[in-house]
Amino acid sequence: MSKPTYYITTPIYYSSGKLHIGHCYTTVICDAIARFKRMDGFDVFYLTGTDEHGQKVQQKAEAAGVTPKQYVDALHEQIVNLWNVLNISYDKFIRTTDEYHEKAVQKIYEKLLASGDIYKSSYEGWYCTPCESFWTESQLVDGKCPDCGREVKLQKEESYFFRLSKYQDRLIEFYEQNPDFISPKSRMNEMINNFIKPGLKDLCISRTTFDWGVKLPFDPKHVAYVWVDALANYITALGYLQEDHSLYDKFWPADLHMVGKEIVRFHTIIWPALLMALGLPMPKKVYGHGWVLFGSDKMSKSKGNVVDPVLLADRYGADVVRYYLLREIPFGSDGNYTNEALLVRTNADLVNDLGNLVSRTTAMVTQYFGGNIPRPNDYDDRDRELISLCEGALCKVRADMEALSAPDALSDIFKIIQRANKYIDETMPWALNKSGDKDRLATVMYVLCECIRFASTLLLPFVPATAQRIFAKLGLDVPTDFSGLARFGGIAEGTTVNKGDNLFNRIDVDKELKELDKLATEQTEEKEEQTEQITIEDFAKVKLVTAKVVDCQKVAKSDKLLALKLQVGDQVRQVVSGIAQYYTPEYLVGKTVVLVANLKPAKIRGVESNGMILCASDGKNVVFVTPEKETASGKEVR
Ligand code: ME8
Repeated sequence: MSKPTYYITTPIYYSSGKLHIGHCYTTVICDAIARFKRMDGFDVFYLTGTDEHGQKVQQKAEAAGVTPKQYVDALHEQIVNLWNVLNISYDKFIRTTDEYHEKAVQKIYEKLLASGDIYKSSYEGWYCTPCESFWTESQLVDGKCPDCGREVKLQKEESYFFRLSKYQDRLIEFYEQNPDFISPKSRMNEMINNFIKPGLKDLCISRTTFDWGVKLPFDPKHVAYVWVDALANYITALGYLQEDHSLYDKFWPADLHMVGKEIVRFHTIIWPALLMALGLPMPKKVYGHGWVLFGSDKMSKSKGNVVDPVLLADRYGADVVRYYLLREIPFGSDGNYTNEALLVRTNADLVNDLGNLVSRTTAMVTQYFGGNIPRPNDYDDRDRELISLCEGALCKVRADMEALSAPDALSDIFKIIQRANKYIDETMPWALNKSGDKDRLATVMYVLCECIRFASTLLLPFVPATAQRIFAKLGLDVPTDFSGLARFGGIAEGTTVNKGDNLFNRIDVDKELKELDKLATEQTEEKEEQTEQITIEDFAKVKLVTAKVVDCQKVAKSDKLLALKLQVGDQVRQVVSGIAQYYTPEYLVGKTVVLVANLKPAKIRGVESNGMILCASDGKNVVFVTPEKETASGKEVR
């Protein structure tokens, strides 16, 4: 009989920067789920990859003086290396620059055009380059991108549109019929209330302002919108619209798209609508997990709070990082990362509970039975308590994983480990040895070894390298499924243990914290040194001049924008600035400001803006820059 299939995906990662420990969260969770399902009898396909197109990549490559392809090749290598370090067992790694993917995306666009789901028009909206997302004015938060809080630009261009609005009712109907499609439940309400109910607008799905993307076959000056290109990976990786589509036939629809909460919108609105337009089945579930926070911020490269997972894995082992992410971050909500919590958690669970149980047990089997696991005699009530804990564990852990809760699964597995440690204290094998009660001592040793076998079989999906080492210590083959958990008593008499090194060494938390701080500072300093430098000629391209505010008005229907009339020498020009929340128009009139005079004119909210005034911001407040002494307007600032 063929096995049931299970198709699980991570998002494909932006190859525009180094990945941090927050990114590892999605991949590590999916890895634990994929490994669990494989052992639980499923034919699993675990997909991950890199999202390599888009304006951001093109800009970064230009700044680095390399081609976009060279740029993404280097980052792709780093990402693959990170997944190797963390022991990620993906079945396929897709790159959106892979030729088969690009061709399939082109075919998808052709199909959508043929079905009338795409039309040509022009687009004006606020674009956030880092997030590759268009926003309407009302979606902006304080005039900035609602996802990442960064500056957005008003852009207008000829574009192709996808008739997303057409799918509004079908989407709602689909959610109603599939209440578990979006998990956790709170995210479903968020999607319906924040995005669907206000009304879906057609989606701009092509760009002409840059060319690092999949060219539209019917209009090659357009490239595909990166999100359509990226979302399509989930089917192109399986061979959709390709000669060999056997994987697609076997694995689609996906059982689980695991994504961070900020991209649930793309996966639960745009992606299902695209699939509806293509006439394809819907994925079964999209799970929007929370963020790994650092302080109260989402870890982000630009915020300088990045924790380097490679450094942590090199220092403590991949399983320490995996265990922490799987155990400590409450699934579905945000969780805080601190070095201290990582180290304390490692000492408590991996060193004390797991490490001690394995080293005490293997040491005692070595000391009392020459390293050969003895045959048990009659079990007493205490033994039976442990036996039933072990025999009931798979069922509990399976239910936890069904709910996708790795923290609960690990907590249930550790119940065996903790109970077994207590069992050592209660049965006092050293006293049994002293009193010569070898029969009872043999039973106690056997029960302990079996508990370790049960726990480490269940730990294989979560901390695979550690669990494998435990099997080596017990002298057992590493199981590939859970069949050995059906019955307590699977270890054959005489199996030879090998105590070897400790699984984990106790961490001196204070000392390590200082060490990690030092390493982080060194990394930051290195990064600062690497900050991109510009030449004096680059700087000379920016024309900065003093200007006097002669008039200032609020921009109609905007609580953020002011329109300032600036005297620059003998000219007056208008500049729109997003400082209405920080200054009143009256206060500004008469002040001298510094103007970027050669900025390309733009229309902001329909108001002509010729330049930009310089302001300083600490993230909360904004203050404009002004000369230290009274200076005439139109003077060059150097
Ligand atoms: O979003 N905590 O890629 P990405 C938890 N290319 N998860 C985090 C995190 C944090 N601090 N920071 C990032 C993209 N992630 C798109 C996806 S899919 C068709 C296209 C998670 O590299 C994030 O939530 O920005 C996402 O699930 C994954 O890392 C990749 O993010």
